Amino acid sequence: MVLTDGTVGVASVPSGASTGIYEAHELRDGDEKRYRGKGVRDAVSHVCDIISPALSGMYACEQDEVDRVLVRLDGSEHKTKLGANALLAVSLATARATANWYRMPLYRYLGGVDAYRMPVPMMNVLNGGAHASNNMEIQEFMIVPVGAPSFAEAVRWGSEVYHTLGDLLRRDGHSTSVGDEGGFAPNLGSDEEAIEYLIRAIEKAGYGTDQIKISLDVAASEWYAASRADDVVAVGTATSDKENGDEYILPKRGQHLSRRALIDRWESYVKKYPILSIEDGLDQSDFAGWCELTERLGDRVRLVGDDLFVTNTARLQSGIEQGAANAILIKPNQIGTLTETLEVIRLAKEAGYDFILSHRSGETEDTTIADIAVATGAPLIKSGAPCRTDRVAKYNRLLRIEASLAHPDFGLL
Ligand code: 2PG
Ligand code: MG
Repeated sequence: MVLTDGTVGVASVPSGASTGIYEAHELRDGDEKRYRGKGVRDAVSHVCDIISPALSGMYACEQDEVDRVLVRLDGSEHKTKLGANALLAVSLATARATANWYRMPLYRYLGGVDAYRMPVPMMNVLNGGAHASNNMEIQEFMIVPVGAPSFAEAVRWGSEVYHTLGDLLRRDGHSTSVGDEGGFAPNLGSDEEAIEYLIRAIEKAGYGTDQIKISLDVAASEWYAASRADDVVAVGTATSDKENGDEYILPKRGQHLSRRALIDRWESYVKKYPILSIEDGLDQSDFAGWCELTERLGDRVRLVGDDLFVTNTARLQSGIEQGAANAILIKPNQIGTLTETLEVIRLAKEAGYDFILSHRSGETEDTTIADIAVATGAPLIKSGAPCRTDRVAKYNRLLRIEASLAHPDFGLL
């Protein structure tokens, strides 16, 4: 994005391996001869030939108007025409250019004088599911340094635990190669063994499990998808397609579990381990199951809707009304514009749902989610392990933001 005085804003957009079926559409060319079908010439041509002429002459500081034009230009429900990847890149570049024009850091431009709270990092130190070719069914095993006195100390604690975990795995003869998000990706006896490794690493690094908690992203939509072709269920339906069969298949070990058995499993984990949150513990369409899960565990842990809500206000509104989940993952590329991302955060705040800014498994060097987290006072951010530059770039950005704040706040409320 280039403004009339030459000020420039640059942004890039990530991509997920375990995408939800209700996400805004990521447009790929599908030409198998280029990038195995993953090229983005069409999306780029939409930016150059359709979006650019439409935005030319507008005020970049009118972010909501720019985003409205983007949404209107696309015109489809899931941004299938121009592609959410095309729209979001332009939307974020607009904000960056404007912040540059004001000579302000992005978090300050977006958050104003109210932006001083640093998010607690959720570091995905052991990868499984669709993010690794090991035998772990749960997608993400995260450590969350809730007891650290600052973001910088949280990063140090997390890094020490991560490398201690590497030592423990190596010592036991396990692989220490890493998965998509920089966490180790060993083959272990069970998912519970992974949690036990995390606890041992936390303690061996010299911390307590009251200081560093564990969060899981089950990504159970992948398990449900393994059991049948997905049926898209309309937003707001109280019952789901699970009424006709609530079977989940854990794809790697082939275990079959009912919805009830899954909820029982999460309850037993919460009783046994220092769990802070469970993300996508059930399928993206299973609103009824989510309500039951929330009823059973909602007062003890954060139940985070990722594929369930896909950063979409209508889906979150429906979840709030039904009592499904008590927290939401925020991924700008699930919805496609900055304004819509900020809208869903506003709704989460109003409803008392915690919100977690999140990267994707396929990331770039772009650090916008770090700035959005501080701008909105997000309590938590997910950016993978303290490993791989695409992950560390977000943590580094947050270190710089914290260092530049006169009185940064840190810690879960
Ligand atoms: C998730 C994300 C990020 P993906 O499920 O929360 O960790 O993974 O980008 O593959 O959807
Ligand atoms: Mg997830």
